[in-house]
Amino acid sequence: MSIKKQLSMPFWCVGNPVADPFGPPVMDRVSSIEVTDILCNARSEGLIDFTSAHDDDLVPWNPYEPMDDMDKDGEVYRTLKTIKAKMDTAGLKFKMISANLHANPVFRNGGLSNPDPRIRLLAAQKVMRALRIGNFLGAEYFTYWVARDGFETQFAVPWDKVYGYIRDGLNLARAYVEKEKLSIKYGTIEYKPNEPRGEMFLPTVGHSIAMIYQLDDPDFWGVNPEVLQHDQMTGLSSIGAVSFAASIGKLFFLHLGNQKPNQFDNDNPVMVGMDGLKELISILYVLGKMNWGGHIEFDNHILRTDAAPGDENKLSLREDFIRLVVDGYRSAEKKANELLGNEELSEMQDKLFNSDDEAAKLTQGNINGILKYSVDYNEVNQSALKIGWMDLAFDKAILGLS
Ligand code: XLS
Ligand code: MG
Repeated sequence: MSIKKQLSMPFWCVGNPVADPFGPPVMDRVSSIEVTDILCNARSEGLIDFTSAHDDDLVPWNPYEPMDDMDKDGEVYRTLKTIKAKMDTAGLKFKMISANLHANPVFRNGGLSNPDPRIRLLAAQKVMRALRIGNFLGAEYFTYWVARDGFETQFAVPWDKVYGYIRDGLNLARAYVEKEKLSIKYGTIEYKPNEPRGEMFLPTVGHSIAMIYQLDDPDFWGVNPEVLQHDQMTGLSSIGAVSFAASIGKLFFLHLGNQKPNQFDNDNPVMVGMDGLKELISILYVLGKMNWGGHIEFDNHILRTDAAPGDENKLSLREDFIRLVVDGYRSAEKKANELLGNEELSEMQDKLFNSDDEAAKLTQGNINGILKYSVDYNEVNQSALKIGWMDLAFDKAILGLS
């Protein structure tokens, strides 16, 4: 039992010039070609195998030219071709494409869920263009992040229709992949409780998976929780979300960063920040135990404190950021593997996860067996658990304490 993952670093994490709502970008901006070069270098250093992007991370969007990506003489096609050629040479693979429905002001009241059908049409055209771009680069996944599909004021939402709009948008994406025989094999929903909207229409793993089973092709869809950020922003636990999705085969991949619970979306580098060490290691431990076959993609950015303007910094600091994040991930993964191989800890768990064979058989729909089974209530009730000791043993193993 062990976990060892190939890693994906997306364009938007590297390109991020780290602005926040209170201040402009700290870093000089980089073009999508420069980001490609940084990612290809990271590939040749053996840090990553994959990358991903929103359409807008790669090429600009002109709403009056919704098919510009197909014009072989156009600037958009030329840029995509350059990016692909560089990635092919470096052996960097393209994992996921997402349609950016959050940045352009026209989507300020939502993309797929916008009450204005003309804006929903623009969103649909943009999603199809993003899918074609993803196909050009060989993407395996299409991700729908809920983005601006949300609200701040409860009377401004057509509640009887809004989830239908999202369903229509997702079904269209699925149908378009099939019709055009695109490279995309699966779609994912990336839920988030809030930010950029006050409230999002798909705030949790549960909302997303329920939505998936309302879609035309539920097998095509899964989730990509962003851990530790998107659950822990509102005090939920990432390990619960991840394990639930994995247990029903819907955990297609993870977005990874770090988060102090109940704060704004921190998007801290992996293992960097006030909290999160135990949470991340326990998630990797559990996924290792479950023999999870999905992949891991980072979603975080350089700390604003560690960013700096300047032409030389714009490349070197971004390269260093990738090294930091991969280092954080690999050390967490190493620790998870140490825990997986620790027999003392496994024995403590085995005692707790007591599975009496006879009793277990009875739970499999054996109504008469269950009715007749005699449990020694006093014995069960008077057995004290040792969860405190077990947890301390895990903490000591994680932190190297004795
Ligand atoms: C924002 C999301 C976003 C998605 C991709 O919080 O994490 O970056 O991962 O659209
Ligand atoms: Mg994300």
